[in-house]
Amino acid sequence: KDSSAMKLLLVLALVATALAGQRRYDGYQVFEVNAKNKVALEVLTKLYNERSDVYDFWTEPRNINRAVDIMVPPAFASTFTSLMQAFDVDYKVKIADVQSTIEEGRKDIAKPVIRKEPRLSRDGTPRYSLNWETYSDLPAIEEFLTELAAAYPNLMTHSVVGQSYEGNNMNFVKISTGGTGKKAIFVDGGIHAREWISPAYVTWLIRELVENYAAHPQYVDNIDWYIMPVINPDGYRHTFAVDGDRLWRKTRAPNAGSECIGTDMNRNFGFHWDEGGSRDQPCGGTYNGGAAFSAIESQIVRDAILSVASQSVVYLTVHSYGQYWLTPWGYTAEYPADYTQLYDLAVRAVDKLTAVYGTQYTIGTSTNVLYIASGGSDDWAKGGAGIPYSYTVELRDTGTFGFELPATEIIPNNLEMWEAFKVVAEDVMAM
Ligand code: 0X9
Ligand code: ZN
Repeated sequence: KDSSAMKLLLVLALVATALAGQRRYDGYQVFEVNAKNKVALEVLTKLYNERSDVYDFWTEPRNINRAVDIMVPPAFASTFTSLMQAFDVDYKVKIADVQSTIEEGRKDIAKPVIRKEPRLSRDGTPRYSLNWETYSDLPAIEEFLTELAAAYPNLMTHSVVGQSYEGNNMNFVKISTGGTGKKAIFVDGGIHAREWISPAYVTWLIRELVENYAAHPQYVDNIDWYIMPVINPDGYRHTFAVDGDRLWRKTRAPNAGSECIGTDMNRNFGFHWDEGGSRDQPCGGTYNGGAAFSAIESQIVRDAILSVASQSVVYLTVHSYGQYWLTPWGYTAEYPADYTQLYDLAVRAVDKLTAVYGTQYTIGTSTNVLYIASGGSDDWAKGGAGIPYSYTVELRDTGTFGFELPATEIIPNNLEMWEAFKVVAEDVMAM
C-alpha cells in the first residue's frame, strides 16, 4: 500500500516537472539603452543594483555612451519606458519577444546521436556527432573530445580534472607534439552558461589544431595548448535542459541561506576579489560567491591553470557577446604596467580578424571599455598565476541576437577568430 502511494507521488512529481518545463520568456523584450550623461547612467545603475529581480542586464551599465542591453518582463515594459523617457535615456527595442527567439533557436540545437558504429571508421577518421552547424550540449562535446583524442593520440590528450557541483566532468585537453621547454597557451570557454558560441568556438579550435594539424603543424609543433572548452558544465547543461533556463549564466550550486542558485565564476577568482562590479547577493546574476574560489568549478580551473602556469605565456578566456578583445584589469581603471605589449598584440590580432569579413572588435582594458568587474579569471590569470598575456574575448554579435546567435554564424565567427588566434600563436612562437 505504502509503495503504491509512493509511486503515485513520484508520478505526480514527474508530471509537475514536465508541466513546469523550460523557463519561458513570453513577451519579454530586450531594450538597448544609451545613457548620454551621468544622471542617466545613475538611473540605469540604480535599476541594475536594486531591481535585478525584474530587469536582466545582458550587458552592464558602467560607462556613459556605452549601449546597455536590458531584458524587461512584459508587466514592467511601460514602467520601464516611462522611466527612460523621464530621465532622457535613449532606448529602442532590440528583441521584441525573447521567447520567440528562444523557440527560433531550438532548430539550432543538435539532436543527440546514439552512435552505433565503432569508435574509428576504417580509414581512421574519428566518429563523433559534434558539428558546427548547430549548438551541442555537453554529452556531444565529451564524445567529440574522447573520439578525437583516441584518433590522434600523438597530438591530443583528453583528461578529466575534476567534477562540477552536479557531478559533470571538468574536461581538459592538451594538444602537443611532445618535448619539453615549449611555451604554452591556455584557453577556456563556457564560463557563462548562456554564451553558447563560446564552447562552439573552443571545440572548433581543438578540431582545427588536431584534425587540421597538417595544414599548419608549426602551431602545435612549437606550442603546447591547454584547453578547457566548458568550465561551467552544470550551467551549460541547464541552458539546454527541457526544465532549464536558456538564459542562465551562473553555476548551479545552491547558496546557503538563500533560495537563489549559483555563482558567477567570473566574479569568483581570487585576485582583488570583491573590489567592485560584483554582487554579494546570491540572487544577483553576477554573484561573487561569498569568498574567492568558493565555487568548486573555479577551484578546478584555478588548479588546472596553476599546473601549467610556469609554461604559459597566454591566457584566453572566451565569452560572448559584444565583439571585444579585452585586457586586464577588470578590477581597476588603472592599466597594467605592460599594457603597451598587451594592446599591441591585441591590435594585430583583431586586424587579421577584421580582414576576413569586416567584423569590428573593440580593444581595451575591460574596466575602461566595458565596466569595472572584479574576480574575473583574466585578472587572476595575469595577477595571480603570472601569465603575462591574459585576454577576455567577447565573440559575436553586438546584440542583434545576443546569446541567441544563429548557428549559421558559428563557422564565420570561428574562421575570423581563428585568424586572430594565429597572430597570437605566431607571437608565442617568437617569444
Ligand atoms: O562581465 C563579464 O564577466 C564579462 N562579460 S560578459 O558579458 N561575457 O559576462 C567581461 C569580463 C571582463 N573581465 C573582467 N572584468 N575581469
Ligand atoms: Zn561571459
